[in-house]
Amino acid sequence: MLAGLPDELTSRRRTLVTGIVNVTPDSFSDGGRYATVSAAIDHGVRLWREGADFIDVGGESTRPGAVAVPSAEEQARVLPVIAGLVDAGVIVSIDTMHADTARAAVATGALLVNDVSGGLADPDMFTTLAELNVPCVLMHWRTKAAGLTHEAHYRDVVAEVTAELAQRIDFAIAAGVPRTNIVLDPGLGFAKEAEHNWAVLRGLESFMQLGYPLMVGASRKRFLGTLLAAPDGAPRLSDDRDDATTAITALCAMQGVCAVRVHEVAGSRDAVRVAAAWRGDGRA
Ligand code: PMM
Repeated sequence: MLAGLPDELTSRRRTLVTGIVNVTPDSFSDGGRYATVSAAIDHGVRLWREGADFIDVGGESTRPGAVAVPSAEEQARVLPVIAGLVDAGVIVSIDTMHADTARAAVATGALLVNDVSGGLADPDMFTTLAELNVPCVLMHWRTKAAGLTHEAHYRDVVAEVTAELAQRIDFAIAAGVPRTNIVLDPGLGFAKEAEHNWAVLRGLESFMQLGYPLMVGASRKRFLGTLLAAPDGAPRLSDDRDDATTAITALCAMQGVCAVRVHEVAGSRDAVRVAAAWRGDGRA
């Protein structure tokens, strides 16, 4: 599983914890907080020391209404951060929809590519991933950031997301991406309303039956704010959604999810160990 990663990572018989570093002025939960190179590196190193298995660095917000970032600007944001983290001994993945950013990030030392568009946003992504031969996360995605929920129409969200992921796999493999490099992600919150997100979480088994490791990114997402709304209906603020995120991590880990992507690492770090002990051996 996850060929191409250091043995120390692949040999862990538990769910991996991915710490998020968004080098963006406008991400929904941490936008602007780590917008300078040194703040982003410090934050990534802190998450790493807290027990993240790798750090996912992104330079383009996917929040509804976010402005698309040209790949040159994206690279100016992320490459110095990746370089600093790699220098500090951190395992890094790059969160990008741009093939040229994926290539530059891997040249700078990133070991994984996380494409929230599952290769849909950039026609060169799959051939680039084939050439780079690194593990890649293909997330379920239907549309550009401005309309994240615009295409949230499903008759059976689990069946449709499973079928659409299967199609992305076929295109990736046809372009030469090795099967052993592929990780899937059902894309919580991307073209999905709260009810779809819960259905997706109830249906994780269906995505896993496609035969690839699964990543889940629930961290601080809006559907948690809605779930935990105050009596007056005000959604719980994103910084106060970490305990709920940890709960989701524990439940994902119990189901054998390969990796969770989180803003706050410590809770999820403990949760995956609890789940591994509970299961007896961690992930099968
Ligand atoms: N969510 C966001 C960004 N990147 N990548 C993957 N693989 N899965 C996700 O669910 C995902 C992602 C949006 O959240 P953020 O703005 O907090 O990073």
